[in-house]
Amino acid sequence: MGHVYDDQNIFAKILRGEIPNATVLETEHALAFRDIHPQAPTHVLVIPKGPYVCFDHFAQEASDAEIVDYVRAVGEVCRMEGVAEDGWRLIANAGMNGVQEVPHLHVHVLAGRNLGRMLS
Ligand code: IU
Repeated sequence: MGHVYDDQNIFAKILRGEIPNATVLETEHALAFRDIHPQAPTHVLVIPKGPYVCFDHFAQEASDAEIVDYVRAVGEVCRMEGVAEDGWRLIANAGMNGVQEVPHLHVHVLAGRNLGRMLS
């Protein structure tokens, strides 16, 4: 499947500084910021700075340095938010069936309450 990146998506605008965001962490290849409609006391979105639509696109086309930096950024957000002990959930929606609204890869970091079972 080909991935066509739309550079007018809202997270591209955030990365270009055209729209403000509540930054939690910025690294060389990643940005983490608070979701504007938080679903839990901690709801942070972690995005790579590169133009990747979804996880698969990122995994195929990002450099090793980008991937390492991004994965470490997700872990660091969990530590910074102080949720490592009580637990957290990562979600990365993709495409139509995944009901992805913003076509720039983002991992949701959710924590701070019992998130219930998602899969049974
Ligand atoms: P999704 O995985 O693509 O469905 O999630 C998109 C998320 O981006 C969703 O939780 C929104 O609340 C969030 N969001 C945001 O934080 N800032 C924005 O300007 C917009 C969406 I539009």
